[in-house]
Amino acid sequence: MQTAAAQRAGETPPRRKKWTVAGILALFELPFNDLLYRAQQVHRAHFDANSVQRSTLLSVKTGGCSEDCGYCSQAARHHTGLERESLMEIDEVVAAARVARDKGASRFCMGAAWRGPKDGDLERVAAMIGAVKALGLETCATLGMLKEGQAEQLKTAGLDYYNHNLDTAPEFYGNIVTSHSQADRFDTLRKVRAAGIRVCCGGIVGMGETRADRAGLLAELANLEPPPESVPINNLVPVPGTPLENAAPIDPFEFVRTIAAARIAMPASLVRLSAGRQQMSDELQALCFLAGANSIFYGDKLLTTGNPEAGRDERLFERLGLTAV
Ligand code: SAM
Ligand code: DTB
Ligand code: SF4
Repeated sequence: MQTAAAQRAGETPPRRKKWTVAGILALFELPFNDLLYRAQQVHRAHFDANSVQRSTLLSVKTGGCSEDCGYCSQAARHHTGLERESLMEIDEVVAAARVARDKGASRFCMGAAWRGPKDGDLERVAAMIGAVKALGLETCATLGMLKEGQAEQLKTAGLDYYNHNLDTAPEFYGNIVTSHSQADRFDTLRKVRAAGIRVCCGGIVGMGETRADRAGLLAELANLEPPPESVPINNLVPVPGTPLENAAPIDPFEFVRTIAAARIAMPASLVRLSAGRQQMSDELQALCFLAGANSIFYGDKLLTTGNPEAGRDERLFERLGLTAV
């Protein structure tokens, strides 16, 4: 934020210090307790440490995607047995959003398995966004890469957040996706920002990347100007039929370290403990909250895979004294 004096003087604000990969790697290499202590200090300086935001996801268009993202159940070329579904009707989406709101979600995120939306489809999605917003929910959409003018259309419809992940470090990206480049993803992020929509952008760990790659992903995210308001950290859900079905799971403590490093590098962002929660114990999730995670996906399904049911999350929040915001 530019100071009033600087604004009057017509100065450009000082640029934030850039994070280096080495700087983030050094965080990962701290003793676990030191890393968590630092993350807690940063967390408490920026947020109420006991509040967790909850978003509910809905896949509004499922499967049959032209892209080849190696982790994804929805790529047409991966034989995952997933049933394709065309773009949902507005009424059905609104009904699901109402249920999510009544269960306590504050944001509703609509996902579509597209390389990017066609203009005709975008019109229906825009109507969905308006209708979901009218329920009093924050709106988020994840629709793939956007063309000129599409982000503005979404903004006009009432979209608060656009999710588009960098997924992994630039050096590792080509091992996971070949049908588009990470540069294409940066381009969509720029369009989203320029349209005045808040950015939700993160990645996945557990895809066979190195610790340096995890640090590289976080450095790219933290150096976005400004950093994403919301940073989903997904733990790979290995889906049978995808190239990553047999990826070796990462050490749970390494996952916690990733959350802590994200918290330190992006102090003012919501860090979202995202995919992979269903496979995590309550104790591991508690460590993630201690490391600075302060948002989750809430509801028994992510897009196509499972998520803890709301009751389990309610009990966990109660046991940990967490409040939903
Ligand atoms: N097609 C759009 C896109 O690619 O941006 C939106 C949907 S895509 C499924 C949203 C994000 O979900 C991906 O960028 C990825 O980070 C995450 N994701 C997808 N499949 C996953 C899996 N099996 N495990 C963990 N995260 C996953
Ligand atoms: C994000 O980073 N994670 C969410 C949301 N953004 C769209 C999606 C996770 C998907 C997990 C696999 C699935 O359910 O298909
Ligand atoms: Fe899956 Fe999105 Fe990649 Fe399509 S573009 S394969 S939906 S992650």
